Amino acid sequence: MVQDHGFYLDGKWVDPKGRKRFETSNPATGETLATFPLGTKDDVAAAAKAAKAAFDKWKKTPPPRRGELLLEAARIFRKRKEDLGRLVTAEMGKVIAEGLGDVQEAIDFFEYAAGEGRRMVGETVPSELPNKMCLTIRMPVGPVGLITPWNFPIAIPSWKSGAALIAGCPIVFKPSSLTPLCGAKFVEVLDESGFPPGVVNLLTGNGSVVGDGIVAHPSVRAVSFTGGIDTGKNVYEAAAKKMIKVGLELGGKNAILAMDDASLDLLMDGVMFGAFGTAGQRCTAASRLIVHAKVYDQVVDELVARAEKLRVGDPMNPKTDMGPVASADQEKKVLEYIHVGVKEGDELLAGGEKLTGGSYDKGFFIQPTIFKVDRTSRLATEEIFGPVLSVLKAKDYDDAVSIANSVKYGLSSSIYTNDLRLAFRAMNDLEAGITYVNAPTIGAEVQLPFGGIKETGPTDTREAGSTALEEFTYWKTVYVDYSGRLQKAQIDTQRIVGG
Ligand code: UN1
Repeated sequence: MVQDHGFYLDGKWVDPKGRKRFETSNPATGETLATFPLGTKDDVAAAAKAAKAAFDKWKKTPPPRRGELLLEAARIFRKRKEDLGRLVTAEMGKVIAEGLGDVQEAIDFFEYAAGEGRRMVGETVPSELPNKMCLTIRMPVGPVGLITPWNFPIAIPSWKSGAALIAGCPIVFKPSSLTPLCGAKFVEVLDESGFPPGVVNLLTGNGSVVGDGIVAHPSVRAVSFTGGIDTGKNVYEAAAKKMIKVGLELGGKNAILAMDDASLDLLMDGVMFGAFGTAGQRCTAASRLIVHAKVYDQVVDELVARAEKLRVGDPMNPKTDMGPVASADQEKKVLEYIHVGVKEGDELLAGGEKLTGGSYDKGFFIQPTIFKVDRTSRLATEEIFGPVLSVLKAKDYDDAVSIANSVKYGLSSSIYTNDLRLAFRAMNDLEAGITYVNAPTIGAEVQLPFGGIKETGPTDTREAGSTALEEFTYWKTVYVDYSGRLQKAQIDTQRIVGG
């Protein structure tokens, strides 16, 4: 049954009259799941107004009390994990184990962020003057805008909203137009958890109207965006004009380095999961495999054998390894890249076709695809965001690192080796926000910072982990003088008190 949804504004679900609507559908079956309104500038203004009005009370709510609401949300997410996991799979197409994992990531992060409500660690440092205390406290920036992608339609909203809410910032949340139903169900959980009216607001619609509108609205004091690099740069510019904080995560061209002493089975398991998990549609996906020349032929043979064994099909079936890509546009883009590879002379080793016939015809299924590529080719340097792995040959460790670092992105990276010296060198040498040793490039845990360098995003903010609050808070430095007289820093320089 197709569900018609509205916005969530100021603590209520509202169905604004006269808005055009758009549909969301299942990429495996083509079935329409729900319709949503296309938000307008007025809707952005209404959401920002509600968030602004809620700010004062929310800011004054002690963070441990805010944390109780996050814990309640985590409890509800846990109770609904099965249903929400199935919804993620239905709306976005990742296999059911990963759909459930998406929800688990939200449970994990909300629990983690709730605990942060009892920490919010600042500094206390000595003063240069007697009877004076100096400390720093975290302050919420105000209402914030959260613009999220479709590939982790529950997990990524949870990182952003969990951090914003515990920090004391009301949110205006716009989910991707491919996964608004996950966004709405996510907000239903927050609604039931008891957040005060105006603290949580949901809008749906086009990025150019709703997304840009949120970023530009004067009441919105920080923006967190995960998505494509071009949009991300626009968000960065618009945020700079307003002098507000911005968190950006704009993708990757992540590499696994396979050294000549790597355990082959372990490597293969990692590459299959890293490259073809979520049909390659993770910012952290392993889209390059850089192999030491000594084991290159062996690795390539094994890769092809493994890729051909992957079961592509109904993502709800627990036996399926890879589901469809998320949309017709995604399918088109990935097939175009495959075409580019063939045209540029990259050697196609496996896959390369859209899957057709039977139930494949209803969805966007592409074979797990592997190319041997030259280090300067487009497939070696551009983010594809699909089930396409590019394999490169490296002369040795240093050559592998230089290939890995030659791209404009810097999100995740990995090395497979049993040589401790190479493992430790790679931790320093790989230009990326994340490095894995003997594990693929995907699978970040929520209690650690997540983000990248170079054009993946600015390095001064990191989602998740102990750094999660950076996006949504500023530091207040406080000096408390309890001497009872005017003391002058830098001027009263008497060394010994009472001397
Ligand atoms: C993303 O692809 O944008 O590390 C997020 C991972 C997941 C999150 C990926 N936990 O692969």
